[in-house]
Amino acid sequence: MIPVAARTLAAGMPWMPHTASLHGPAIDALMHTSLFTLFALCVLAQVLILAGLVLRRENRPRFSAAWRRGATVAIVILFVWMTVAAERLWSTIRLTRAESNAIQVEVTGAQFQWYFRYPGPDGNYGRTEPELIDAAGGNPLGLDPTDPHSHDDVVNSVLMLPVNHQVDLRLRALDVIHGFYIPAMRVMQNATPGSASEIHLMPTRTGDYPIVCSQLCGLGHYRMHAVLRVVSSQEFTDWMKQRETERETPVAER
Ligand SMILES: [Cu+2]
Repeated sequence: MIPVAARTLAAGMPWMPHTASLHGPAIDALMHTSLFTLFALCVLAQVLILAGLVLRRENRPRFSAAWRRGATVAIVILFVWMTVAAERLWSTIRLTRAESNAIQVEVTGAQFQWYFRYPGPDGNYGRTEPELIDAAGGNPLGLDPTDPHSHDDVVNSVLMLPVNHQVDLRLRALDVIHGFYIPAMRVMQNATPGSASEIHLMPTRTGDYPIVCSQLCGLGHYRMHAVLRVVSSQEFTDWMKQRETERETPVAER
């Protein structure tokens, strides 16, 4: 009953953008169920406090010991249910493995920019070396040109993804902790230097969606934006082919 009411009300809620990922509606339903339940309990508590303040002693509502015990047990059950429901949802979203044909993208956070790397037709990311990092020279991730796997890697500042296709993202950071946050996809995950975190998602609607950094990562944090562009499968294939061609053509001939 409560989830149905929460979902109905949530449809017109202005505080979050419309969800555009497969797991988004489940997160929204849980969040709204929890919010509305706690809001109702908060209102009830305020009414009882107010009644205690304004009513004469003999007119105040009286609750037997059994009633008070029952209310405490009900609240404990409610909180346990909320915790279990949240953990179950988190584990179904985060602990299941990505499909084997999921599109691989490496997301790198650096002060104050997001970079997205696709492994190319060989399916392997090329080696990167910190001393080769040269953002002004067109090598922001430090790709090692002597590694054959790096020759077909595509690095982009816009995250291009095909609609209705699972995507496996590998997050890392070059300098400090950044927060990879796509509100419309209901995705938020820290990118931490020295370790890689994996998340997967499936966009369900085409369009442009903002990507922001949710960790205060330095003076330029406010301008650490990027765009997620969800396109049709055909558009994605065409774009990838075009980037691969650009990669193979010497700069002078483009
Ligand atoms: Cu950041």
